[in-house]
Amino acid sequence: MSAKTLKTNKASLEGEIKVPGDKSISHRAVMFGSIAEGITHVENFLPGEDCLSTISCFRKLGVVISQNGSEVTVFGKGIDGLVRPEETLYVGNSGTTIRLMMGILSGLPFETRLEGDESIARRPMTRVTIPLSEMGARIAGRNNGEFTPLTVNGGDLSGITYHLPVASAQVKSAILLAGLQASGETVIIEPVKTRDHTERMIKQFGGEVERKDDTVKITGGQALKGTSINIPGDISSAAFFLVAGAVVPGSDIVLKNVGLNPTRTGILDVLEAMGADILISPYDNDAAEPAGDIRVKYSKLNATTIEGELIPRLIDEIPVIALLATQAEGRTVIKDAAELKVKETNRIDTVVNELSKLGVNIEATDDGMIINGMQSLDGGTVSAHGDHRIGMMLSIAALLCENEVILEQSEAVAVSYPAFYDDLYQLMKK
Ligand code: SPQ
Repeated sequence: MSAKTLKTNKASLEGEIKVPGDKSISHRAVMFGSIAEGITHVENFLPGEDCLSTISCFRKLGVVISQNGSEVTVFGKGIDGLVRPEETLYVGNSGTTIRLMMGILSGLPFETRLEGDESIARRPMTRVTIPLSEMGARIAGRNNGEFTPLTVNGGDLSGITYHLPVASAQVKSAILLAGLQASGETVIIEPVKTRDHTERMIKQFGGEVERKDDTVKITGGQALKGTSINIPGDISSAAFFLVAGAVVPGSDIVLKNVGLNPTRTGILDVLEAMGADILISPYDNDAAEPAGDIRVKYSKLNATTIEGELIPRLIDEIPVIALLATQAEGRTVIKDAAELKVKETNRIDTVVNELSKLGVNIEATDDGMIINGMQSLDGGTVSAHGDHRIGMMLSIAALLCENEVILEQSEAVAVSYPAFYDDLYQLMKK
């Protein structure tokens, strides 16, 4: 494990970067390419550890996949072309890999064992295993199926109507992937709309899925066809630089080719509500996933309240939004975000504890946090706790600190943004 010393550098950020491909879409491109018939070409794939775990799992299921940096080709033979793996599928740190894979494996007539790292071993799985078992899969795991290692015995599935108890794109996607293989119709009702990359991708692969208000419907037995996918940059990765540009005095930066899917752009709404100086220039094309360039300049910010339907649209950005709020005038309240407790770490606790170590006045609540604004940050030793988003948030925090920051477990950033420090240093260079 490596500790990184982040020297305080109050210099402004300037220039232009292209953030890496979207993590959620990269996982799905490999998954759908693997269950479709024919070749799928993927451009701007994210070669981060999580997405490489997804590739490794599908190779163990017999799919031929070539990957060279951000170029990936998947040689799909249809879902029936997947074969029983000879070893456990190891998902590393990736919740998306394990939960969506379970949806696929639920319909396949063999047994598979799934396992991940120590963070995955703490993350809840019954949210996925309950609906998949209702559809006909047999899934076992530690603590009555709540935790890994998990064993999935797939087979004949039947469509269900399922009200999601939590707003989760991973649960919705796992049920849709099982629904594709089930008899009849599968209907999912979301409490709040979550990211819709799976629905968009089913259509890109020639399938049909219907959405009306809070309900998503899919009919089983559809065959998908390989296609070409060009993945936009990840707005969750761009978020670190959007915040850096907004809070470091004198900054003026441009982020190219950022995904602008409305189910993911909550952070842009928050920046606008706080009075940040941002200019969004969407590309004028009919891509399955919208994208554009974003320019952000330093400006004075005001506190805001972040709650309700906005939460799933920015759930992964909350750590860095908490940092943003330390520089706004007034008190920012984040609520309805209890889901943060079951991410790579308990992100309410890790954000509050680590920012407190830097001298921030921040308070944890049951479902979020309260951050007092206009704060000066000190410095000290902090840890990413193995959580990529905590590591990157703390690295941006160091830009505002009076003293040196030592970041333990900084290697965690490679889960979603292997070139994070290269991009950061490029913007810091004058
Ligand atoms: O894949 P993983 O580990 O769950 O990744 C995270 C992240 O911060 O990168 C969450 F910890 O993103 C999830 C996100 O929070 C990715 C995701 C997806 O691709 O469908 C959906 C969200 O999770 P959920 O549980 O709300 O569905």
